[in-house]
Amino acid sequence: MIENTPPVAAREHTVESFTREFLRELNFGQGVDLDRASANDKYLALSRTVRHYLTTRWLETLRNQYRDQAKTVAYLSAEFLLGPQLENAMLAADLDEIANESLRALGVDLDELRALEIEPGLGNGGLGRLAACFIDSLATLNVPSVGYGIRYEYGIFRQTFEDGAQVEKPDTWLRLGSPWELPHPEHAVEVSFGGHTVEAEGGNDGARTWVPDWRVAAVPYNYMVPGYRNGRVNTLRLWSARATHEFDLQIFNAGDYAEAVRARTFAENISKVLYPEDSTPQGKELRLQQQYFFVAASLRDFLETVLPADFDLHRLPDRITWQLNDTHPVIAVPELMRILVDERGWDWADAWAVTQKVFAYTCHTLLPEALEVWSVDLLGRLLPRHLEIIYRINEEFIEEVRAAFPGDELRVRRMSIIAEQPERAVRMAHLATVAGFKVNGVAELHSQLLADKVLHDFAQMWPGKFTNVTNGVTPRRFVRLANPGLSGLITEAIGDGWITDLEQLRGLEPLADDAEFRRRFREIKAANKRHFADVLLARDGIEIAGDAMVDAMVKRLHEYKRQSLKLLHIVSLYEGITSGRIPLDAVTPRTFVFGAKAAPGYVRAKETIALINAVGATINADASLQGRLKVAFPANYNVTLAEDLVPAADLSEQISLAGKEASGTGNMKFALNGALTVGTDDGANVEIRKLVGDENFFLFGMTEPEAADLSARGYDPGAYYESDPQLKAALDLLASGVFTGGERGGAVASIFASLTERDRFMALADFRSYMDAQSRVDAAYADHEAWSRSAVLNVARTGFFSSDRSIQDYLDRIWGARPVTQNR
Ligand code: NBX
Repeated sequence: MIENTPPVAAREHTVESFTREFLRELNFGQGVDLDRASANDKYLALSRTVRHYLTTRWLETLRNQYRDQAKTVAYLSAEFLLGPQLENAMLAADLDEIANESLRALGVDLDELRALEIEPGLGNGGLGRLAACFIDSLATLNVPSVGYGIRYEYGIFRQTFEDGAQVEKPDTWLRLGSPWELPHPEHAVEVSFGGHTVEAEGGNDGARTWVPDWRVAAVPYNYMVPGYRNGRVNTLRLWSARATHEFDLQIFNAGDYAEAVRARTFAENISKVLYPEDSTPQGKELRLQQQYFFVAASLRDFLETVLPADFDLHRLPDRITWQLNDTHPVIAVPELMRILVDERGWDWADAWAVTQKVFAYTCHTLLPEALEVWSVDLLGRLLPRHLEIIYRINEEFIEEVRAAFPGDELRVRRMSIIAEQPERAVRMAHLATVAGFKVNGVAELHSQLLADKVLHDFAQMWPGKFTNVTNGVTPRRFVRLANPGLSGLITEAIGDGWITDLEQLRGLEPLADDAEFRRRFREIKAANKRHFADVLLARDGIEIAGDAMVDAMVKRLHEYKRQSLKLLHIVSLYEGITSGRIPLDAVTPRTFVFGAKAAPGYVRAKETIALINAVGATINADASLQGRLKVAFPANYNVTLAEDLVPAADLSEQISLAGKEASGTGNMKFALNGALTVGTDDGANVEIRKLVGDENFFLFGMTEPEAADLSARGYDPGAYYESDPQLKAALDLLASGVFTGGERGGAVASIFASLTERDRFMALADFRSYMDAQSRVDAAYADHEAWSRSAVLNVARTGFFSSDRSIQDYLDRIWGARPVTQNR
């Protein structure tokens, strides 16, 4: 990095200089005058202006990082669900007030520009959003770190509804240009695929030579990751695939020009689209290409450009931890072995000793079907050398198991990295666990179940390897930015230290008993609801009452999360009212808000969406309800919408079957914004309830041991259906076709059967307890003072769920890296 004075004098923070920069960007960047500028011109100019202020700090951070050579964390993740960038960058750079003032004076409407931003949806859900929160906290905590991932040209699909059914549209997030990325084609690295291996010449133990048969170039796109007002700007490096010159040569030589151009497209397909499946890996070749593509580029980048040329790789464990965000980047393990043994000429044992000290693995699931496996056939074809390396790792590992548990061949088969059934395949979670020096789950219960069940054999062999880091969310985006009203109130009460030290929210506890504080808290919640109502109307044409209880269930659509149980609650209320069992004036006015995307190939999930929309349409159109119940299912729930919904919610639905949701992070966002939770004893709900207290949380349902026990004994949904008249009535009403224009087949029949015949997630077993919990919700909500006291206590007691705390735990329990303070 060249030591020079940064081109933009970014240090003076005045309205005048900001205005100058903005107009300069408009004129010279966009080539327009303010009078003639489109909103998009202004958005781009504003974004670049803000970016300039951060650039100086960014270069400084990079210079310091290179100079200090401090231990670095590389967060390897196939997904970063970033959300909108502009506001967050302005906040971090402390430019929000200056920008506001400057734009106001110019007559530019900041809200209009903000609304133009298209969020980079480079993730499916919780796992990808967690990665985005973590890089925010890494920067804010001054940890030398870099995020590595893929710059998908199309992110998670844009969901639309046609006649209530989900229809996926491509997410063209780059169509208006992305001012937040800086491409560096000159730093492209090559990534190889296919071919075969031959004997190596070096003579070191374990070496072979890989003769690949095709290559692509990986072009880095850098994104700034600003810490909150601490002068640090870290880097997120996302890789984009481009055809190499090899392809050009083919084109030049090929008789079939068109065919040759198609070969280019083949290479560039690698970073074309994010796979929209979560929790159900599809085993598609292109997905493995994506994984190896970004991992190989990232390792090379770190080893060849971040480290000095003369760095002794034996010291690698002092310089880096590669944190594996689930198994998607695990192919990094054989890749590092290949580099050390085949390229650098190390003996196998030396290479393995280093490799075992630089990777740590975070698991995000408990569902067996979500554990990634790659068929040996496919892996061997795409990455023949890596498969050989995996085989040798496995051979030595199996020796170790045999030595530790002599005669226990069943155990050996269970633990092997290679599965034999139903086909020979590599179990990526086993590879990650064998190679990683630490393995962590994402909430206490999850980590315990990992060690007791999913990876039990491994935990017996290496108990010290297993640890927990409970997830967290960034308070900058999900409180400070999303909820300016509440943020102001908190800051007025306890100062603004909470933004980077969220445990300070404890200081609000006494104010839960202060009637005036509660009144103001309620006022803010009410204003947030009105704002959310405005957003829904403008965004989706959905009309909701500004003052009803906002009851929110937002998360990917999956059977284990049990959106259908929520639906049964709604149908049961409707059945009760229409049959006269429940007097209308006894019904708490509620708006049920759903947000959920289904994986395009997940039929049952799509049927559930169609059914929620059908029930919603019927209820919303029924005048006899006098608007007391309303179902709002805005399409395409994303980070942008979350930032408007979360501050408006009264009730947070976290109703997965106990033992299935690894953690959840939406649950944390809602609690921090003063929603109460109705939830099972699952994932991080357990920790939320412990912190806020039983009296401020609506617990229901089986515990994990109870659920496991029932499942083992044999769950009989029919018995619940027959013995609970209210449940029967709700299910029968659903099956009758009243919600689907008389249609009793299709989604109706399918969901009915899935709930009443064989449901792995045992929704009916928790129905009674869920309905009782909802009655307690209604009773509690009727007492506004008591409810807002609970809501304030939820805010005050959930500071633990800051991703800053998660990152501190990773530092203490896993990384052994230290924050490095910048000169400010
Ligand atoms: O990770 C989620 C868990 O389900 C949540 O409980 C947890 O809070 C969150 C963060 O730890 N897992 C998740 O989001 N998985 C995926 O998105 C996923 C994506 C692709 C894939 C498999 C899983 N092939």
